[in-house]
This record gives sequence, C-alpha cells and structure tokens, in this order.
Amino acid sequence: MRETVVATVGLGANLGDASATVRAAIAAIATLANTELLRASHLYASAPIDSSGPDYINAVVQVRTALSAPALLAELQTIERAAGRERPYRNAPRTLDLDLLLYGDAHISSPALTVPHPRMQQRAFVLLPLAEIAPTLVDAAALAAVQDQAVHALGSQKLGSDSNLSRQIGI
Ligand code: A4P
Ligand code: MG
Repeated sequence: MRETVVATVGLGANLGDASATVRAAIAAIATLANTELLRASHLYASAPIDSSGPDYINAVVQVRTALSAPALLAELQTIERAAGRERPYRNAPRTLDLDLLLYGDAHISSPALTVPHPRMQQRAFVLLPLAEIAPTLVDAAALAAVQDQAVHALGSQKLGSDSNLSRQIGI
C-alpha cells in the first residue's frame, strides 16, 4: 500500500432495518480496496437531530487507507447508493448516511467535501462513538456540551461475536 492515512467515517441510518444496514455498511467499508478497517464502535441509538422519523442508529469507524479523500468519499457514496439512499430533501430520513468526519489531520473545504465534518462537534451521535474508539480525538468540553442529546450504546446489538468482521477487528 502506498502512503496511508487514518480516516474516520460516521454512519447513520433511520429507515428500514437500520442496525442491519449499518452493520452491512461497516462490512462493506472493511472490503474497500487499499483500505483496512482499524476500529468500529458499537452501534448507538439516537433521537433525530435537525431531522425527522424514527430514532437513528449511528456508529463511527476508523480505517487506514491509501485512497485520497475524494476517492474515499466516492466509495462511501457508492455504499450509500447500494443501500437505497435517496435524497428528497436535506436532512431527510435516510436508509444510510456515510460522512467522512476526519481524514488524517487534513483540512479540506469545498462544497463536495468539507473535512473535518463541519457539524461533528455539535453531535453526540458522532462524539460518543468516536470517543469509544479514539478518545484522544474527542474534546471533553465538546462532549459535555452535547450531553443533553439522547444517545445510548446498544450493547445487545453490537456486531455479532461470530462474524468475520468481528474476528477481523477483534471485538
Ligand atoms: N459533503 C461535504 N463534506 C462531506 C463530508 N465530510 N462527508 C457533501 C460526506 N459528504 C460530504 O450530503 C450532501 C453533500 O455533502 C454530498 O453530496 C457530499 O458531497 P448528503 O449525505 O447527500 O446530505 P445530508 O445527509 O442531508 O447532509 P449531511 O451533511 O450528511 O447531513 P448531516 O449534517 O450529517 O446530518 N440525527 C441523528 N440522531 N443521527 C444522524 O445520523 N444525521 C443527520 C444528517 C441529521 N440528524 C441526525 C443524523
Ligand atoms: Mg451525508
């Protein structure tokens, strides 16, 4: 693999079987070319923020990748489309949303890709799972500021202990 970067991806879903969709998306990310899954958080249930519909299932993963940031985003959007993602309006309920939260320590600012993700610090559904897998990336003050948002880890819905993915990432 050529020069690699640790990238952080946020997953969210609140239509259909959201837990199964998020688990399948993590498995799909794990099989991306030139990309290795390093860590995956548990699944979290969260009330919609600036959105509507059923509660969301959220998770955060870290990968080591040789893909550029735009190439990684394109791969994530392919996985979204495969999950039946439609975009009737901004923040509409969705079968799957994959956001590139961090790409190493890069700062990227274009309409197609803004990294760090501009809203990640305001969202407990990002910060809690991120703190689980990469605590040094989460600021305690930012966590304290979102503590009133309803988010909880789904201990019983974590990735099955007998799956290939679980063996691969050691959970
Ligand atoms: N784009 C720019 N930067 C990025 C990035 N870092 N990662 C562009 C991913 N995409 C990025 O995204 C619109 C455009 O943003 C894309 O074409 C891409 O080129 P989208 O996924 O089509 O639209 P969206 O989902 O409506 O916007 P976005 O920005 O993903 O929404 P948010 O702000 O992330 O909010 N509540 C709970 N509890 N859990 C959730 O997961 N998610 C949202 C989505 C709202 N409320 C939620 C949750
Ligand atoms: Mg998105």
